[in-house]
Amino acid sequence: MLIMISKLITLFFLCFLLVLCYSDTIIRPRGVPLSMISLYPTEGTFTCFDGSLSIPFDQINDDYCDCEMDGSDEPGTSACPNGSFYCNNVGHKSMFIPSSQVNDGICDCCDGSDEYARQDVVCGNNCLELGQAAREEEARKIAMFKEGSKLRTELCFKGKQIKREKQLRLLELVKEQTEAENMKNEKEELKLKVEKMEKEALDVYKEFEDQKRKEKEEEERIKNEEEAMKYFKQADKNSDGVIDKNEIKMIDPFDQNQDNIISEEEIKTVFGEEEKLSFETFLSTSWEYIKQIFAARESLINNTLMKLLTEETYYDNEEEEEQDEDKDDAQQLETESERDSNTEDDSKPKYDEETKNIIEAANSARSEYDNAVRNLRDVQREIKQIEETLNKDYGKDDEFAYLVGECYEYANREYIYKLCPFDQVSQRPKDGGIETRLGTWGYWINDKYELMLFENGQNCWNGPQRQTHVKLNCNLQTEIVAASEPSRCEYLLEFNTPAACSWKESRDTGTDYHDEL
Ligand code: MAN
Repeated sequence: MLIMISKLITLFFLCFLLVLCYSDTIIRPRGVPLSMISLYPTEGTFTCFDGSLSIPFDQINDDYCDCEMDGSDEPGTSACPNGSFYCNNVGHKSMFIPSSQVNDGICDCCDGSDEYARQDVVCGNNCLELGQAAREEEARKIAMFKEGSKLRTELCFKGKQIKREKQLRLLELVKEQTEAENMKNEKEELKLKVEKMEKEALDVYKEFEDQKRKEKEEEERIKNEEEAMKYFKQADKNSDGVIDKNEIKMIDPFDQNQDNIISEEEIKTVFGEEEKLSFETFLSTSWEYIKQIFAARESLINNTLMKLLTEETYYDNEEEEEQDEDKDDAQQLETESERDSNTEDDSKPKYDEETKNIIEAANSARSEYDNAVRNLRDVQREIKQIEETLNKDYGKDDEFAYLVGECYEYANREYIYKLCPFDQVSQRPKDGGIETRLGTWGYWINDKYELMLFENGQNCWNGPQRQTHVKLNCNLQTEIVAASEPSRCEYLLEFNTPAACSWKESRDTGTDYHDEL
């Protein structure tokens, strides 16, 4: 207590001396702050701040502008267009205003000191009220900063933990990658081995199958020739081993236009320039054609018969018909499945047990190899993702790392904006429609961690690629609070986060309140 009292007495004494001193020898020109008073000496001359001119003290604030460049000789009048007038604003923030605003009829300083010569203008002094409100606002901000920076400290901790976990996972994955590579190589080796066995086993069957196919083809060829010979002999009425033009007139299929006469023209299509057909020529030139004609006729007869039968049944009984149809369908299905199974039987060789086992082993080796490749790819993908995540800059103390993998939305009048920090920004119309990419994570604009850039978004119609700046504000909540498009296809999001609350920085840049005498 005693110490306090003695300090107060000393302070009072010093102030008294100061006031005494100043009142005796120092005159403070109007519009000049105390800190600059030494630049305006009462003795000798005043030199314009830019050094352009020296003038006697009584020309200071004489309403004539001597220092034309900086207006420093007229801080308290509006004589110089570029001078500055200092408002003391005791109780609130002191400040400079352009000296051209002095005595212009508008109260600019909250203490009213800028309108000292205007009788018609009465400026009150509301510095105390304004100062009080400003101090309260500042106190609120400071409290928020304090609270926010506590949260930020927690986020730094969380961020570091997230990164540590990712680093650990990365170590694990690198190990898993080696294992997965080994597994893939092992499975590949096994696959190659079993596939070799499979090929050997199937080659035996292939040879066998080829042989079987050839035999079948040969059988068919012989059967075809026999049929052709049978027909040829029937046509070769005089059995001289050739068919001549008279004999061909009996061969019905050559009556191409079905007028019951085989014309010279029709004969020519078969004989060409030849007079007679040997069996060999008949086989190679006419037999296929005759077979086709027979097949076409047979199918025509079958179709007509079928049609007649169907019509009869229809008039008999509709219900019966339905049943028949069902039966027919079933029969057809049966026949089809029979045919399928026959085809299957025909096309697929019947393997012995050992070959079947080898094929099965090869299939399973292939599938195990595929799984191993897939697994390796998954591990490598995750490694890449984690490395990319770890390579990003999450702030001085990793305070922004907690935003990784999170997304935030904000709706304005037209669009819903979505921000996934360190990933991408998008926009979609409120009334539905497709999403437009407004940029993917780019970088921090400066080292203060206040502004992010998301770049290389979707092309703007007839313009550049879209991009988005995200401005970070200190707040206790994490949320987007504003979204705008300051110029076409360039977007700005305002994003609140406690990670942007650095108490130390707020104090460094904060405004001091001082009441000047
Ligand atoms: C869309 C939106 C707008 C943008 C125009 C440009 O409508 O992405 O933000 O201004 O395209 O054509």
